[in-house]
Amino acid sequence: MGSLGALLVLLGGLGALAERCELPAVDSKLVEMLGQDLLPWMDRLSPEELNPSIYVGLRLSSVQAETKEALYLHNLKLYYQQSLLETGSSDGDEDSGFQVQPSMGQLAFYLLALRANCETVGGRKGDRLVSQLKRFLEDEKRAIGHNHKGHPHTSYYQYGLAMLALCVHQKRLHDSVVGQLLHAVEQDLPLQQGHLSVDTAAMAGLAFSCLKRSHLNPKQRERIILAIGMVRERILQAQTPEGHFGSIYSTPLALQFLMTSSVPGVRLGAVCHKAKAALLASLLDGAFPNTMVLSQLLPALNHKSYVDLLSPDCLAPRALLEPAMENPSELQVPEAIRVTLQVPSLLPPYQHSVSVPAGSSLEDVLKKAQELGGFIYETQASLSGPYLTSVMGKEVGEREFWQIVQAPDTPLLQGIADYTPRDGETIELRLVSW
Ligand code: B12
Repeated sequence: MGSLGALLVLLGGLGALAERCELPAVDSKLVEMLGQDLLPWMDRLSPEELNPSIYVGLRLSSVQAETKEALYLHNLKLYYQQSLLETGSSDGDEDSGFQVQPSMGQLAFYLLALRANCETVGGRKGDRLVSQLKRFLEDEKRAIGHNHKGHPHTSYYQYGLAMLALCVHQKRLHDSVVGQLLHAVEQDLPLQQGHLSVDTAAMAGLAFSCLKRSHLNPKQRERIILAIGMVRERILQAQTPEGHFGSIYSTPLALQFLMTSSVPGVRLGAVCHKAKAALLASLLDGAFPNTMVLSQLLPALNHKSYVDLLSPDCLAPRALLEPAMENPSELQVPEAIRVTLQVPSLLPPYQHSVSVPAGSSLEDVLKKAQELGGFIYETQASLSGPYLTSVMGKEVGEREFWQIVQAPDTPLLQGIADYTPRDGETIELRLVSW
């Protein structure tokens, strides 16, 4: 080959590199620290606290928790299999030992967890699981309707997640089920209160990437490829000047999706470098992701995505996590701060200033307000932590939620358990539709 030819090959190679979303290796100490944050959660084995996403996140990461992982998966199996048996036998029977049956998305994460352990679903139990998830999706398809005017009972995020989970197990879905998500993307899907939900788009993109690789719906192939491009375009447009896709907390899933595709003409390399730099800067700044987000970040830092569960590598070497050393904390009485809590939309409106120790979470503030009287709230356990479901006795209706807003008008990027208010801050709880 002449020198010009060699130059062209080299330039071609560099071009191809620039098109992939590749993150430069992340400091292994940082990954270890992030992994250590997950360890205490692996000791929480009660049904409300089990989270299959933690298991998936670790298995796709570069770190491992050795025997804890096997025990955790064992408990996931006990819980999810049992809950399925009860769904099958009692169908809403009062006797059910389960207060809340796993949602479509939770079952889907459980299927991902099985695949992360290189298991394929089969046999009676496995078939039941797959049928249940397919039934959920059929129900959602019907809820959206032929004319696409309706909404899924859960969300398009869970719709995409369920499709992805069945896809990594090579379980085929009817074209019409896939078509419903394709249509949503083609029509500029799931806007949440006027914003693109980057997580939702990324989850749909991951499901489509899996379908593209697995050839499960050949008749939809062209549409799937086009939809992947649309999702990519929208996620790239959502990149902030600092580099996040949407916010810090949606960047992990967005990166997972972007890593599944490479396209000529799109400089994914530079875009992803910038996102990684923004993520690292935020992490060093103390913006600690919660367990759920962390479990989506660890695979991305290891250059893996949920789509890799199509053919997982269960023998890949992973560094053993040691429990973090406890920092001997000096016994100091923290100073008190005041946080104002307001619920202006109810009659009579509530506004009260509460004193809590500095470093308290918003949940501590709510508890204190409730203790003081005149304020009541309720939460529901979820994979992301306690979800605020009722304020002053007002429960949310369909497609409503209690939004947490930093006054005057900044919706928080964290939930009540993770957010730490500052002295003098006002937090508004606002009932909104989504
Ligand atoms: C869909 C969704 C919503 C929907 C949920 C309603 C529904 N029927 O689905 C709506 C729009 C209402 C919503 C609200 C909020 N959300 Co939201 N949501 C999501 C999303 C896209 C998917 C959740 C999901 O289905 N998970 C899969 C299923 C299987 O898990 P699950 O635990 O069973 O799901 C339930 C919980 O996740 C819960 N939920 C949804 N959001 C949040 C947020 C928090 C903090 C908690 C504790 C629970 C929770 O609703 C789900 C359905 O019941 C995630 C994205 C993600 N990467 O996780 C963001 C996400 C979890 N939400 C987020 C946030 C910040 C919020 C709000 C706190 C925003 C606000 N300022 O008010 C509120 C919650 C306030 C409250 N009342 O406690 C962040 C959390 C970031 C973090 N640091 O933890 C995420 C990661 C989005 C992001 N990238 O920033 N959300």
